[in-house]
Amino acid sequence: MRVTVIAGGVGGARFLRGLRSHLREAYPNGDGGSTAEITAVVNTGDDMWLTGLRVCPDLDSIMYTLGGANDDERGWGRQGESERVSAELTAYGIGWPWFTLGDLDLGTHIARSSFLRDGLTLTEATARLSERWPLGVRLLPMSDQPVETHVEIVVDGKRRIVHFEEWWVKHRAAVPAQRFIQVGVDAAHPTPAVLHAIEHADVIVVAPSNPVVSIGTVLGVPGMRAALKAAKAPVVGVSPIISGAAVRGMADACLTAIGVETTAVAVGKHYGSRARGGLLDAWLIDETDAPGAAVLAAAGIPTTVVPLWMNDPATSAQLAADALAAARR
Ligand code: GDP
Ligand code: FO1
Ligand code: CA
Repeated sequence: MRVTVIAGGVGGARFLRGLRSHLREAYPNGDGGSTAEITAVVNTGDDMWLTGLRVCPDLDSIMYTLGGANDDERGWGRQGESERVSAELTAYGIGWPWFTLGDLDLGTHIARSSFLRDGLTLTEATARLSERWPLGVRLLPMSDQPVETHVEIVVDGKRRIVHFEEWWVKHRAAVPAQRFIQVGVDAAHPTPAVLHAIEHADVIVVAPSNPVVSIGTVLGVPGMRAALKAAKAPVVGVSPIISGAAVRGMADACLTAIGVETTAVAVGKHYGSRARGGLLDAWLIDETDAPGAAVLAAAGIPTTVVPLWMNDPATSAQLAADALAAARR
């Protein structure tokens, strides 16, 4: 059983953790693992060079979460983190003082940057980093070419373009995004490993991730949509919006920026019906959004109504099971 998941950071990581544990139950390999294969195609639009190091927030959110080393409360970074080095970096005036690189986190960025300087691709560097953790999921950057999400904002009456993380962390997405710009996207393409994972999947899941700056960035890589359309596997999506709100984070600010309502129905329609040229064969919405199922069905998107909150490993595993079941309908 091969499952390929299109994912961003925190939402994607929680879903992948649930999927991993569900597949260990459903397809046990006898010693606690699974005969099923999970591949994550991960957004790299948040990535940046910072203090001379390559930082990959969504790949790291997933790696730390699946490796059991993430800070679940804070929602990003490592548990037991310290910040001795970042204080030094700030003293030297490098980096972003509002974007903290923890000591343990810096270990990851130093190792990744070292692999890249040795000539490894981001895909190869990610595989090397992953070897250290018992992930049970293959992490693939969506592309080996950089595709950075930048945001056009207006601050003090002046139009500026800033890196996504500046908008997201420094401005807390409180300044309206005029538009998102994917710097480098024209020269990018899905990696061969990503194309293989899409082509050979038995099920493709669009994780409950930010539809704009996580899923949207992955879909925007030239050739990605075509590969998903051509895939033999059903494509099932899980709404990241419950009762008209982003469960956490500021996905609503991103949806508003592209003129999409923050509802499970609007996001489903935004992804579109695969039968009508869009992405989805199936869509999962929460029980509180049940009335939307009829609207989505009429739009050519078969919809399943199940609890969508991933509050703990059990509910995350159940959501993953529901997603795979919906794909088989
Ligand atoms: P980021 O890159 O760290 O922002 O993480 P993602 O893009 O992967 O996911 C962020 C989205 O995950 C948010 O917009 C939330 O709506 C969604 N999300 C987080 N937790 C849950 C959950 O328990 N259930 C559902 N359905 N969505 C969630
Ligand atoms: N998020 C914050 O709110 N504050 C930070 O200082 C911060 C630092 C940081 C460093 C490395 C990294 O990989 C992620 C970091 N994040 C921080 C989280 C980041 O904004 C999110 O993981 C995603 O990029 C949001 O989509
Ligand atoms: Ca992200």
